Amino acid sequence: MTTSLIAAILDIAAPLGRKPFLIEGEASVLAYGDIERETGRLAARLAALGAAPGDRIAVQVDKSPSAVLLYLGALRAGLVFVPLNTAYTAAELGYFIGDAGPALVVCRPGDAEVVQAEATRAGAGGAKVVTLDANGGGSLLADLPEEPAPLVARGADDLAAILYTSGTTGRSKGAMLSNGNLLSNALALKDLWRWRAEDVLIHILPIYHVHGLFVALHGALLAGASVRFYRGFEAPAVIADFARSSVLMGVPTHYARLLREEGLTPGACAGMRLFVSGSAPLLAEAHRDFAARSGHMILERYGMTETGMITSNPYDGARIAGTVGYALPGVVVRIDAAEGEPGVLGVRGPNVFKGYWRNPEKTAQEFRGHWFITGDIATQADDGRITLVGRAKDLIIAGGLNIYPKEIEEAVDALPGVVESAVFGVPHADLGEGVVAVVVALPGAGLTEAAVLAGLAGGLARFKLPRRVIVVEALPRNAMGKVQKAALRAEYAAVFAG
Ligand code: MCA
Ligand code: AMP
Repeated sequence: MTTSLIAAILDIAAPLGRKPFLIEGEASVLAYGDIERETGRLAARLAALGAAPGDRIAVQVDKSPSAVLLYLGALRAGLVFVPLNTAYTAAELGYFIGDAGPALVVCRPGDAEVVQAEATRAGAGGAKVVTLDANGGGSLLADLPEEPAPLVARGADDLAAILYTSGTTGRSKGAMLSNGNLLSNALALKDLWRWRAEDVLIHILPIYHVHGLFVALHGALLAGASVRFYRGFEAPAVIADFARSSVLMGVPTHYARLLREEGLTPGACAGMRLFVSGSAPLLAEAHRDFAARSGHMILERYGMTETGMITSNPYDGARIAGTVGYALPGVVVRIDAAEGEPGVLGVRGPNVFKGYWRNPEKTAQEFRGHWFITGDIATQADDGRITLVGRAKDLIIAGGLNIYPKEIEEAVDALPGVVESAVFGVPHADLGEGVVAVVVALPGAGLTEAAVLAGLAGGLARFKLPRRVIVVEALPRNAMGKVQKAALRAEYAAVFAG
């Protein structure tokens, strides 16, 4: 039994010859039979650039077939892949590079100078910076050796990736994911969701997070299935592709946008076999509407960066709106509460990460023995079915991306004329939650919404920016002096209505 995901992928790919792995539009842009050679050449290039097994490779590049090959090539070379959201600003990037301490950074050509400067400033000046653009141009692929490098053997406990995720306090932490973590989760989902070689996945997710990089791509690769590869999300084009595809994975925002299209009909969806949603709560109403419009019950599943997928609604049994289903085979969940009561969900199993990179204190805080404490509040039915009912962590999820209020509050509070602020999420028809900042201004400072937004621009990634800033005289506090976010959420619940 292989312990490495890339070894399993290479075994599956080799005999498939010209079968398309990645398809863009009408063209097969990467055949299964080419994966062996192309990842081998990339691995040789990464080694020639000085990256040795166990080294980190930080990657902030646009979604492209070359970026997928880079991921697979890095695994083949035994490197630890550190994907970064393309929306991160230079300042945010500097932190990640400084923390990860990569041997190599791959970025977009236009960012190279800034990235090099940020790496040096963050004390990671030894990192070599190479470039890759969305068309496969840039210095990374300019000098590709002809001779493929052999596969570097990795054990189940060896790291395969570090994905950054924020906490309620402090800076982002790197979740260390091992080969065993990735492989066990991918194999469990392959069986559960009945992946097969005839499948055609519509891939609309970014490839810097667990959902698009691992759940979607690993599923297709382990089945030898084809992938319709989208650089972005266009609802009408995706609906047109349903006729020649079988699986879609998205966040609730994707489903909300599909529902706005007249072309979403049972006829258009007749050839599809599976629609999966996750990364954020899917409203029961959206689940119902989608069933009526498409003839398909969305399969909702639940996971985390630190754990991969934890629970899933069943493939054959009832897919119940508002629930996230049952623990995956091999994964065990528990709820810290009296039976039937809501409590914080703990998880253990081969999917649970190895801890936070260079942060044993934070790792210790988030585990109780072998149990990883998710911070999600859940209830469990007698048959084991899990329903998420809230979060013990102060977190906003907009369009499937996590935004940590504390990080935004610190940035707002540092602006001139600001006394203090409270940042929270309220319902948003497209994004699920929209970010609102309520700000207390210094008397006479003349602070405005526009001034706050202008002050934040450039420092924070744009998806984190508040979509409304409201200047007030004071924040509501309880008897202990704590800001009452629940009261604020209730007061501003309708700011995005209509
Ligand atoms: C884009 N914008 C956003 C978001 N995305 N604002 C808030 N939240 C967002 N998620 C802003 C941009 O900054 C920009 O603003 C404007 O919207 C348009 O940008 P564009 O790139 O055109 O956006 P889009 O194409 O409409 O993107 C929306 C999206 C995208 C398709 C829903 O956000 C997306 O792909 N989300 C999926 C994220 C994901 O993969 N999550 C999985 C995490 P401006 O004009 O001001 O610049 S993994 C995970 O959570 C766990 C493990 C799990 O369970 O899966
Ligand atoms: P991340 O840390 O970015 O991986 O985000 C993980 C968090 O996303 C989880 O802790 C949940 O709060 C949330 N999440 C993921 N899937 C779902 C889902 N199906 N329903 C509700 N929340 C979800």
